[in-house]
Parts: sequence; C-alpha cells; structure tokens
Amino acid sequence: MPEEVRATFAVRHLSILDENGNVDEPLMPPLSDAEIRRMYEAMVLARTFDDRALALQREGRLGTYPPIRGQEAAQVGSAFALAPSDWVFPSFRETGVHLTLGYPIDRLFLYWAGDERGQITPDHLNIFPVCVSVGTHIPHAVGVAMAMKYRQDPAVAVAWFGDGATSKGDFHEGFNMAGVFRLPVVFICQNNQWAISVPLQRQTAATTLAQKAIAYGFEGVQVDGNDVFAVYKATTDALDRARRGDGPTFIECVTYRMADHTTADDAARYRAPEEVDAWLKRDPLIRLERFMDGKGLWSTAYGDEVTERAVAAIDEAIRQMEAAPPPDPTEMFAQTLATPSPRQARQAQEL
Ligand SMILES: Cc1ncc(C[n+]2csc(CCOP(=O)(O)OP(=O)(O)O)c2C)c(N)n1
Ligand SMILES: [Mg+2]
Repeated sequence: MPEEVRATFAVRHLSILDENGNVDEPLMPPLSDAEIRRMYEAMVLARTFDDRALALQREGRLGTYPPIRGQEAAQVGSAFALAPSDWVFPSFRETGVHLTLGYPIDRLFLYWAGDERGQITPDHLNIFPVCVSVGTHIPHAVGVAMAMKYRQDPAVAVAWFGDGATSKGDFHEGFNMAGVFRLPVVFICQNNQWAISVPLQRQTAATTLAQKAIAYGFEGVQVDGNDVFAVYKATTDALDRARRGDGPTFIECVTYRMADHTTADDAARYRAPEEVDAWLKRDPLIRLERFMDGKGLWSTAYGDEVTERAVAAIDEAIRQMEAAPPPDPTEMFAQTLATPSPRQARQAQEL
C-alpha cells in the first residue's frame, strides 16, 4: 500500500491597509466614514491612556503597568467588531479593548493603581476581569461559549492573549474543547513577537501561530495586526461564523510590542534597537492617518482636536481615580461569589 497524504493545510494571511495608507479595495470591509473616524478616535484614546499611564507610574501614582503602544490596531479593530452581548475575556494588555468597549476610564486607572474596584464591570458590559495569569482565561471563555451554545444564545465568547500564552496547557485544552464541540468562541492572539524577554523563535518552532488551530479542527488565520481594517474584517468574519453555528476561529494578529513588557522591565537589555526601529514605520496609527488623509477624513486640525478630547477625557478620569475614597473592606466580598460561602459570610461579619 503506497503512502497517502491524510492531511494538508494552509494558513491565509490577510492584510488590507499598507504602511503608506493604501487599501486593497476588494477586501475593504464596509465601514462608513463615521465608523472609520470612531476607530481612529479609539486608537488615539488608547495611545493617550498608555502614555499617561506610563507617566503616572513613574510618578508613583499607578502600580506596574503593561504598555500597549504598537498594538492599538489589533485591540481596537477586534473590539470594534463585537456586539454588546458578546462575552469579553481580556488579558492584562488589553487597554485598547476596554476603552473601545466603553469601560469607564477612571476604573481602568483604578485597577492599575491596585484598587480592586477597578475590576467592577458596569452591568451593561459583558467583560470578565483582567486575567494576569497567562492564558488561564482561555478555558473560561470556552466554558462560556459552551453555555451560549447550550442556551442557543447568539452571543460569542472572545478571548485575547499573547504569543506566550500559546505555549500554555490552558491554550491547548481550551482549543481542543472548542474544536470538539464547535463552540461559538473567537480566539485573538496578539503575536507581539515577545513574551517578556522570550522571543518568538524560542516560543515555537511552528511557522505561524495560526496553524495551531488546525490541529484542533478549526480555522486559524493570520492577519497584519497593525492593520485595523484587516483585524476588523477577520474578527467580523469569525463572529459571523460562530453565530452561524460553524464553530471557533483563531486569529493571529502579527504585531509588535513597541515598549517594555511592563514598567518593571527594561527591553533594551534583551532586544536590538534596530528591531524596534524597523517596526516604528509600521505604526498602526500613522498608517490609518495616511489612509484617512487620502480620503479627506483627516486633517491636522481634526487630529489635534481628537487628541485634545482624549487628553481631556483622560485628565478627568485621573481626577476621578485620585478622588475615589478608600474602599470599605467589606466591599471586596461583593465581587467574589454571588452567594457567599459560609467562611466568607463569617469573615464579612467579623469585619
Ligand atoms: C501563569 C503565569 N506564568 C507566568 C507569568 C509571568 N508573565 C507575565 S506576562 C508573561 C509573558 C506573556 O507573554 P505573551 O503571552 O506573549 O503576552 P504579552 O506580555 O507579550 O502581551 C509572563 C511569563 C504569569 N503572569 N502567569
Ligand atoms: Mg507577547
């Protein structure tokens, strides 16, 4: 019996908006001018938050903070595609997702200042707590997707994580279950080339991260993660597929962490300045500005006005964060279990 080929696979790479601001028209998703402006404004807000958070941390006004500079298109483009009823599972580097979905800015600052009230999600948002433990929210997202399928609810669970998370057992277990049960879940990996000081080539021997989905029986697609339109389109397609009952999708957004891992890290000790410089010209924000400028949707005056509005919103949020009275210690029990355990009830009573 001659050998037969039992499986072959291909991974598509999607890119729509190039570094000069030109788009591949046939691939361009149907977005109105107003929607494109909202995407741009969300990216500016995310970058403004990021810059201010770094400055506040240096002044001792925030705890450790993980910057998102360079990853704004991956975060805003994906979050923009969601319906309000979808379930959001962020990791620790998803400021752009939170801001795009309307998470209160002062609470985001409060969280990074080390106050647990920063994790109290307003009732109208389906956002799970920030997951700092790498990849452990992937099975949680899969569990919620299972519940949605069981209840025949059209909501989709969406989890964001990094390249490093794809080496975790949680990733593989979650992917396996998502594939077996064809669950309505979208996995969004921001492959920012580094997991603290571990470069991608030490993370995996695979050509792409996207191909890992294929081993679990569902589609993996790679996109230019600095291209807000490609990320938006891939996420929209994946959400549609999940809502149709056609199961999960894994989206690998190829991007770059422009700054240090966190304020507790110095990336200059382990990566070459030339590498960082090469990614500078792929800046997701500049690329979108160039596109909008060409379409008559951007001007210096408009850009300045958007930045001024973002700065004003951030200033107000910082004021609110710093004016928050100290928490009542008993409040912490309210955010743990819906029905307190006997021990929790006793501890709350003692307090
Ligand atoms: C379970 C676990 N192990 C180790 C850490 C320490 N840690 C924090 S971030 C990180 C690297 C994560 O890399 P990646 O998944 O690529 O995400 P990125 O930080 O690049 O956004 C590690 C090892 C952790 N938070 N959780
Ligand atoms: Mg990473």
